[in-house]
Amino acid sequence: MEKTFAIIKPDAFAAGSAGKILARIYAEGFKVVGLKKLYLSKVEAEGFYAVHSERPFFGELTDFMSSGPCVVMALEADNAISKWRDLMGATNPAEAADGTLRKEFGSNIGENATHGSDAPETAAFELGYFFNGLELL
Ligand code: FUP
Repeated sequence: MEKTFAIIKPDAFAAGSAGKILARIYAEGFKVVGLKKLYLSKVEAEGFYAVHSERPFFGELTDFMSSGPCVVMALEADNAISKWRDLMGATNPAEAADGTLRKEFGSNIGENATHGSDAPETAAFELGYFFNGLELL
C-alpha cells in the first residue's frame, strides 16, 4: 500500500464540491487515512509550493491557495500516487479527460479543484508538511 497527499482546493471547497469529490475518492477504492479542513496563510501556501517559487505563476498560485478554506488528505491505495493523479486528470481542466475530477470541478489551469503529489519524494514531503504520525494512524 502506498500513501499520497491530496488537496480539495479553495475553488472546489467554496463551490460545495468537497462531498462529491470525497464520494469519488471512496468509490475509486482509496482509504482516507488523514483528513482536515484548513485555511492556509500566504506563508503556509508558499512553503508548500516552495518547489515552484521561481515560476511566473507562484504569486497567483499562493494567493489562490490562501484565498479560502481547503481540505487536505492522506490517501492510501495500491499505487496511490499515480491512481490519484489519474483520477484528478490533466493540470489544465480544459485538457483533462472526461470523468476526471479536474474536468468536472476545475475552472482553469490555476483554479483546478484538486492537488496530488507527483512522486514518492514529494508525497513524503507533502504528507509531512500537513500531518504528523499520530494523525495518520
Ligand atoms: P500538477 O502537478 O498537475 O498540480 O501541476 P504542476 O505541479 O505543474 O503545477 C502546480 C499548480 O500550479 C497547478 F495545480 C496549478 C498551478 N499552475 C498555474 O497556475 N499555471 C501554470 O501554468 C501551471 C501550474
